[in-house]
Order: sequence, then C-alpha cells, then structure tokens
Amino acid sequence: MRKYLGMVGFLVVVAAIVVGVAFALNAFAFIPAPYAPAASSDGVTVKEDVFPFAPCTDPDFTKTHPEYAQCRPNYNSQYVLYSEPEIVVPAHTKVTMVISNYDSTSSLVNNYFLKPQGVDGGVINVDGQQMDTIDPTVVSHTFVIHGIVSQKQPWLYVGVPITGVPDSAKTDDAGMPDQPIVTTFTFTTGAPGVYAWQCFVPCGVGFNGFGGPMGTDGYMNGSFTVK
Ligand SMILES: [Cu+2]
Repeated sequence: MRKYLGMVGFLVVVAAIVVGVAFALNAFAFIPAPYAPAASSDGVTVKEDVFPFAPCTDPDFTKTHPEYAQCRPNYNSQYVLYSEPEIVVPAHTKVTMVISNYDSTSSLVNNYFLKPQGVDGGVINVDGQQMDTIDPTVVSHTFVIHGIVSQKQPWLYVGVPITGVPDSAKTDDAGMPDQPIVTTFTFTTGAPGVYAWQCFVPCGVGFNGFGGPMGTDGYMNGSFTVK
C-alpha cells in the first residue's frame, strides 16, 4: 500500500511538472492568431504593417489606429516587427501584398535584395511609383518568402526590398512617423505548401544586428501557408 501511494505521489509530481512547463511555455510564447484574409474574384490582399516598436505603446498612434490599441501577450515592445507573422492564403490565387512601413531606413548588406524577385513584372510599387530596383541606402527591411525543402510542395520564392521612412519625416511624440511608406506587389500562388517568410536586413540587436527581433519568432519572420 505504501509503495502504491508513493507511486501515486510520484505521478502527481510528474503531472504537476508537465502542466507547469506547458503553462510557462505558453505564457512566454508569442503566438498571434493566423491571418487568413478572404479572397475575392481579384485574388487576395494581404496587408502588413511594419513598426519600429510596439504600436500599442503609442497613445497618439492608437488614437488613429484603434486596431493596434491592444498589445499582444508577452510582446517585446522595443522590437521592430511585421504586424502579421502567420499568413495563410489560398492555392492558385493572385496575392496582392500591401506593406506599410513606419520604420526608418537602414542599409542593405548585399545587393541581392535590391531587385524585386518572384513578383509580377519584376516590379514593386513604392508610394505610387513603379520600381524595378531600389536605392540600397533607403531600404529598412526585406520581405522574403522562401521554401522549406520538401518534395511534397512546389517552390515559392518572393523577395522584395521594403523602403524606410526618411529621418526628416514628421513623427508623433513617441517617434512613430505620421505616414508610412507603402510597398505593393503581386504574385500568384501554386499548389498548397508551407513556406517561411523573413527579413534579411540586420535590423535587430546583438551580433551584426541578427539577434532580438531577427532571431525571435513572430517579429521579422513567420510562416506563409498556401492552402
Ligand atoms: Cu527587418
């Protein structure tokens, strides 16, 4: 009997540890809900906003953008981020991406990303202007969708430089620019697959700028699911 009780006690302790760890992992995780905009006859429009810091911490900004009033749980408010890390789009569908960037310029570390790749016509639209290449000194991020190697899905590669807001632009008290720079482009999805998207500008912190938001899920990277 004593042995039996000891066993029950042991199992209770193990269960408590498992529940505790699961709770801790969930509490520290940064897992926003998947973003799956509805498709129309003209395809699907995916909107991303890029921020230099958490917009929920900026009262001037949330006054005009109430959709950002609520902070995400366990979110590092100092990190640069894309607003939608988990993107879901339909297969065999035209995708229009509209990326509104509120972050300032930094610089590209190589010229590979100057030319838009994998997009219709090889061009992007930046604040109303068609561009087939970008000045490397005005880029602040890139939006790159790439494959996770698998024989079960087709390749998908899209690579676009994202222009930053000039330092001279008007900002609110917290430093958020009044107007973003808007980059728009289109491409068409193939068969279903799961891909990753990432920024490749070292816009983070730590060694070579590749730490912090560059190395943490959900800020400068995420998933791009075609289904
Ligand atoms: Cu970035």
